[in-house]
Amino acid sequence: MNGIYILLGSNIGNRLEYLREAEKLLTQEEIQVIDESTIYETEPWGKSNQDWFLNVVLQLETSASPTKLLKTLLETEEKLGRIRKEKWGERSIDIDLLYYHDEIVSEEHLTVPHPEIPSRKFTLIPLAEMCPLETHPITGQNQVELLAQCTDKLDCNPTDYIL
Ligand code: PH2
Ligand code: MG
Ligand code: MG
Repeated sequence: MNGIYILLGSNIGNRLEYLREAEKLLTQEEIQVIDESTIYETEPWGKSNQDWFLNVVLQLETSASPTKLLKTLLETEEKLGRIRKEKWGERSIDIDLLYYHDEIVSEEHLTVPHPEIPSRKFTLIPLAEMCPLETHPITGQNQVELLAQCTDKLDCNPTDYIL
């Protein structure tokens, strides 16, 4: 994997505005957004009785380490007044670190690559769009291969929204 990729997700309130604000706040830190996927409207994964999400993947450039970057991502969630009720439940903004180049991190509060990448179409579809041939540093599969193997059947529909 050549690049740093994060996933933004929102399913409460003005979802698009949360994504836009998150991107704006991130670029005020030592972070540049160098590419972004289509924004997808996605069926809730893990817990079905909640509203659909908007999800988008961003490619970043930053001099921050994975740990420092994670701290900034969590602070950005807090600045946006993240509401989180339960695991896999609804949230105003969620920012997940997906890949940090080929780095593999396994710490109590940070696992990179994000462990759920292979099981979630709402993550793999945007990744396959942005970096189809980049490979997962652990499995060695590229994003298109991961998507082809993914058994997630939930809907993930492209929108015309732009950040
Ligand atoms: N995030 C979750 C749980 N379920 N479902 C969709 N469609 N999109 C998400 O971003 C999402 C989810 C936990 O972070
Ligand atoms: Mg998440
Ligand atoms: Mg998260």
